[in-house]
Amino acid sequence: MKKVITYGTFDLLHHGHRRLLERAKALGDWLVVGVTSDDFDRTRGKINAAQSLVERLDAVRALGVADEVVVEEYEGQKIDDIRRLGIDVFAIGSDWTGRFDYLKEYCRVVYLPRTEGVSSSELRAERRPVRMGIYGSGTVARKYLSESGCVNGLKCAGVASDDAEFRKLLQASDAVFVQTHPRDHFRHVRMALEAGKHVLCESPVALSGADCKALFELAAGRKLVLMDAIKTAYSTAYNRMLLLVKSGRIGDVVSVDATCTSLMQPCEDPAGLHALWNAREAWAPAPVLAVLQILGCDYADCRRTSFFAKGSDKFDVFTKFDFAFPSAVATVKVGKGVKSEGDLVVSGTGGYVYVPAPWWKTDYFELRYENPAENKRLFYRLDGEGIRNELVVFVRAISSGAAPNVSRRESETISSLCG
Ligand code: C2G
Repeated sequence: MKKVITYGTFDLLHHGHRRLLERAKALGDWLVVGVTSDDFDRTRGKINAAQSLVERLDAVRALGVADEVVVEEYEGQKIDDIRRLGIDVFAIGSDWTGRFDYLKEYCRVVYLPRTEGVSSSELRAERRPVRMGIYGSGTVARKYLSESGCVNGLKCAGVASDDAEFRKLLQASDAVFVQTHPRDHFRHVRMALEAGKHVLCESPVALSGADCKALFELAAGRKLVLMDAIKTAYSTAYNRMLLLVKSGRIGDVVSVDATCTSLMQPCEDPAGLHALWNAREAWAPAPVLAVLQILGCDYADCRRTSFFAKGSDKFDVFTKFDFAFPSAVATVKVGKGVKSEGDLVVSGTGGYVYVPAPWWKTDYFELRYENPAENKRLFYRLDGEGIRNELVVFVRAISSGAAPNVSRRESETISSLCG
């Protein structure tokens, strides 16, 4: 049996792809199609697929031409696949002529003429981009502004810095990113939803679980997307760490300990403090999310100890959360005006995960064991601190109902703990 292999992103599958696959199949008896994963595409600088890997895999399978479908995840995988699957012919479109001659050492290489007049890029360009307004003017808002330029299907509609500008901006937007002070989130998110706009809101979405719940209900009732913005939830390293922990690589989890802190400008003026995000608002969402995503939302108890700025009973400079779960514990320490080691440790019955500071925007972590020879250091790619991927998911949630990485229950729990 003669086996043929081909690779591609196959975004918004079109007849150019179909023709390529049919001609590739005709070169032998068995066709293997490699579909590039989102991560691998990102390493090739192609971060802009409109569809997720699962959607692209489904589309290739549904076409019925491929006999076998594999995911292409790493550099050099083509050689591995060709050897492992006993491939006789490697076929690819003529836009790649010469680029895969190095595979001739392993099998026959065929470049098939590309179909003129159709491409994924053109199809993506035909889709009207989501126009996203930004309400906020801090560093975070600026990062979202620059990252929005890297996401296909997203266009920045403008930036507002007060309510009057926000009202105007809402009219010119399909969606908004809200990055105002947390005490104003509830009001601003509600304004946007009532105006029929999708919302991405910097976490915490509200300062009580009940307010957060009300906003999600409003969004659901109007069939709008409301997404909690926690960039860590969209970083590859963090997600791989979750998968490894869930697959039992460190045994049963008994403790999660996460710390996030930063110093602030010396500021004694209560009016000045009023404008700042306190420790819980500025830092707690990411570490609390890690606890909830590893141990679940059903904790038996959560005790909170806070120390406040002089003359304030609202501005915590340091808060420690002590969670008790049925068979595990967790601590979250956050500081604004206090500095500590910002790492994450997940302890298990077989070993532990160590994510060095700053763990909330990391591209690297370690699996550590009693026998150091078994330790593993794992490295991943991090684009735009996770913000870029978060915006990609926001656009997909709007266009095809994709689920965000932070669930509604997790958002409500975070809001109830951060207020
Ligand atoms: N193609 C084609 N005609 C078009 C468009 C695409 O024949 N009008 C071919 C491409 O040449 C490629 C395949 O369809 O062989 C998949 O195209 P893409 O999804 O754009 O994937 P690409 O980025 O070319 O990925 O490492 C090589 C890659 O995996 C190929």
